[in-house]
Formats: sequence, C-alpha cells, structure tokens
Amino acid sequence: MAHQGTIDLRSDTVTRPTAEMRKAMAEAEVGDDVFGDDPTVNSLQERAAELLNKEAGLFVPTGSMGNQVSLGAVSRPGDEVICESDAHFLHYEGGSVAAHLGLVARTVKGSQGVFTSGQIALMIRKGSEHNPRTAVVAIENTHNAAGGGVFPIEEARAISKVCRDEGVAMHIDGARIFNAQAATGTPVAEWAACADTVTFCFSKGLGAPVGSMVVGSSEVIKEARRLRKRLGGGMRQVGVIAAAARVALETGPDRLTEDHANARRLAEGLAERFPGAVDPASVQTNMIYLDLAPIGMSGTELSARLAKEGIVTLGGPWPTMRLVTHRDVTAQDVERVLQVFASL
Ligand code: TLP
Repeated sequence: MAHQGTIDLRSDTVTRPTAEMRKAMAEAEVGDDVFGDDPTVNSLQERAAELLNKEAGLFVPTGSMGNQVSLGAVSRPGDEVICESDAHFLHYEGGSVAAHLGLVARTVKGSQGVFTSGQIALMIRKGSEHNPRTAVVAIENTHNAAGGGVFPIEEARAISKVCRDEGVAMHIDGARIFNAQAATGTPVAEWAACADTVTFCFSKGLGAPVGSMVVGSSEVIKEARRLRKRLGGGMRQVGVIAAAARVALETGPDRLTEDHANARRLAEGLAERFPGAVDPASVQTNMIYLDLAPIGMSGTELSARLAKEGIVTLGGPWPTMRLVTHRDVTAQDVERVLQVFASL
C-alpha cells in the first residue's frame, strides 16, 4: 500500500489530485450529463475534440471503456479487430472485446509494439463469407507492454492509408498519447488524423484522478455514446470529475517531459548499478522495464526490499519489473531510488 511520503513507481495512474484540481472540482458547474446538460463535461469534450482535431468527444470513466465504445462503434459482433499481440485491451481489460463486443481479436506481432502497414495489408480480409469481416485495426501509442514506446507517425499514416483503401476503421488506444507528443514534438492531432477513433486518459500522466476521452466524427461519437450507456457508463453530474480532467488537460501535457527526463535518469543510474538490466536509450517516455536477471532477485523479493525503504513497486513472478514516473515522482525521488538500489 502506498501512502503519503512513499515513492510510488507502480503506475502513472497513482497521482492524487492537485489543489488546483480540487478547487476546480468544488467549483464546477454541473448538470445531468446523460441529458447532455453538464456544461463542464460539454466544454471538456469540445476542448478535447478541438485539440485532436475531431468533430466530437465523449467523456468516459476509464480507458478500458473508451477502448470498448470506440471499437464497438465501428464494428458488429462477429467482426475482427486486428491489434498488436501485446495490446492492452487484449490482455488487461478482462476480455471485454470478446465478452461485450463479440469481436474476434487477431494479433500481429510488432517490434517494440510497432507493426507495419505491410503486415496489415496482408491481414485485412477480402470479404469472403467464410471469414470474419475485418472491421478495425488498433494501434497503441504509447505502447504500455513495450515499455512506453512511441508509435512512429510515418508508420501510423501508412497503416491509416491501408485501412482507408480497404474500408477498415482505425483506432488508437492513446491512453498515453500526450506522452508520445511530449517525446516527439508531433502534435496529438497528427496521430488522430490517422484514426477514426482515439481514446486518451486524463488519469495517467496528465494527472487527473479519474476519466478518459474518446474523440471521432459526430456520427461515431453518437454510436459510442449509445454503447457507453449500454455498458453502464452514463454518468450524471459528472462535471465534478470533468473539472479535474480539464485542469489535467491544460496543465498536464507540457509537464510530461519532466517524467521522461526522470525515467531516463533512473534508467541510466540503474544501468550503471546493474549492467544489462535496462538500456537507457530504449526509454522513450515515462516507463522502464527492468530485466531482473542481472539484479539476481525475483520481482517479489525486489519489491519487498524496496517497500522497506518506502518505494512501492509491482513485484511478482515475472522476469521484468515495470517502473513508471509521473507527477508525484520528483528528480530527488529518483536519486533516492537510485541510492536504495545501490545499497541492495
Ligand atoms: N493501464 C494501467 C493498468 O492496466 C495496469 C497501467 O497502470 O498502465 N490502454 C492502455 C495503454 C493502458 O495502459 C491502460 C491502463 C488502459 C488502456 C486502460 O485504462 P483504465 O485503467 O482507465 O481502464
């Protein structure tokens, strides 16, 4: 359990709302958002759509629901979604694409989470009645299981072209798309231009306590809104949450470069202490996947040792351990973590 005073490296989801967010929440103008009456939500949706240069936005409770309503809005049960073999929604969202959408997930092996337009061109079904219909291709940017790697914009554009030529939709699980923007300088709208739907999260590096957004055409968002209701995600006076998300959207993106610098520094220090445990050059954003073999400890043991020093990590019977930097991890905290690792 993390508490005040500890350094929590489990995820960028762990940040607590800032004073500015709490003030905005307390003062938020609200209405019933299922009736479309919440001015704070409406304004957040419009702002998100503007930033990503799409017609409309839809506020959803979680990134998982964002992925579901996005994929569902462009498919029918029995259709196929093509995704990377380590896609978040495939492994960590409770089988939702199968259970709730009735989709067949067909995977493509990427390199560091990145697959190519050539691979996709070979996979898209050509309309035989024997096959599921390929409805949508999904990319993840940044890619969680691939260590926060950015999906290169050129490749996203090439995939988008293949999809459009074949009449297949494209979705971006952009839970951390603002990290991709911070790492490359490529505006989020450039990635969004490739896709029919984009999900991004306020509750990760941007630092809000709750909430995600889906953006797309008005037509797609109308359908996504119907699916949100079906899944039980129609919320009422939710402006109290959207207000914090708004602060996160306005203040979060520029700050992410700090998290990236902290992750890089952490990786450099760890690589010095334990050669081979991590290649600092591979750290593009705010995540590190530490190879535990050079450290000579299981994840469970390492996690327990770190916890004694007030450093919270996700340790388990896995060969790697993910460390994530975020707003509540300072450069000083990173030095403290490195001291603890040095003493192991
Ligand atoms: N990822 C979380 C947990 O699942 C582990 C994390 O700590 O990284 N897409 C991507 C790429 C994600 O990383 C996540 C969450 C989601 C979607 C789902 O978001 P939520 O948790 O809001 O449903």
